[in-house]
Amino acid sequence: MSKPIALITGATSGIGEATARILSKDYRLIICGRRKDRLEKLRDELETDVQILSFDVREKEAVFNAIASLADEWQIIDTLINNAGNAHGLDLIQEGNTDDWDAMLDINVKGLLYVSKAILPKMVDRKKGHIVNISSIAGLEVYPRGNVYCASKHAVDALTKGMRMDLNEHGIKVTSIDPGLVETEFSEVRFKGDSKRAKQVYQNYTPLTAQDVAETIEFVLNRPAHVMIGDVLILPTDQASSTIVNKKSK
Ligand code: NDP
Ligand code: 8X3
Repeated sequence: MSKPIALITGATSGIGEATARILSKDYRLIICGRRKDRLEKLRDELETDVQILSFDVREKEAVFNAIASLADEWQIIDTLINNAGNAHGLDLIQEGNTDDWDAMLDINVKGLLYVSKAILPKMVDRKKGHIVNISSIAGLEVYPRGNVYCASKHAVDALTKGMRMDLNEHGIKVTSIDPGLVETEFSEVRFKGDSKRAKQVYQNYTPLTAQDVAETIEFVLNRPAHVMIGDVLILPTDQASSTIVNKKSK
């Protein structure tokens, strides 16, 4: 029997890339992101069948066209990992940059919706599927200067719960993964390429790695058919909340 198919958004770095590597053992993969060169390199490294879809999740038509461009057999997607997303800026609300606000809401919320909308009908027809939304501790708590990023991840939390309700009668699993601090390109993006500032976020304690989160996703996907993990908060041992991190540990 051929391997099931997982589609991963944001597979060009961080959590998405690590998830693609882990799932490549058991899945055929559709890997997505804007940076096509990285997708091609990853495809060449993975020992499974891989399709590449390069699109910006903000562009509704591009999302639907990309999914529709898949050959029929690749349209039967068993698992959707809604991972693409980032924070843009860490400003006080009164000083916030409206382009940053648009990016976070358009990518983290509307992008997740567009990709889900493109894939869900076939899951509903088959009465089978698993959606894993990568939210954040920022979807459960608000921290100073987190304002719009936290709002976007609170929206992801609400959408996860709403999806679970609406898809209940169709047997589709919906899981939220809520990581704390994970060392990826996340802070590089948040601080617009200021590598020094980005590095400081992960200094003097031990943050999570993308691999830690990917292993959690793998665990969630490997539960028996009758078990749905609803929500997983995964933190570094050094982190107690969004604002409490033991920076004396290293
Ligand atoms: P990275 O910056 O390493 O990865 C982000 C991924 O999202 C990239 O593959 C990027 O691909 C993709 N992406 C960003 N914008 C778009 C877009 N407009 N269209 C398509 N793809 C896009 O960060 P992480 O791996 O850390 O982040 C992954 C998810 O985890 C995000 O949703 C983030 O909010 C969440 N998260 C991260 C935490 C952390 O501390 N790192 C903690 C909690 C949650 P490309 O640029 O090639 O398009
Ligand atoms: C990413 C973690 O604490 O920077 O979602 O918001 S945090």
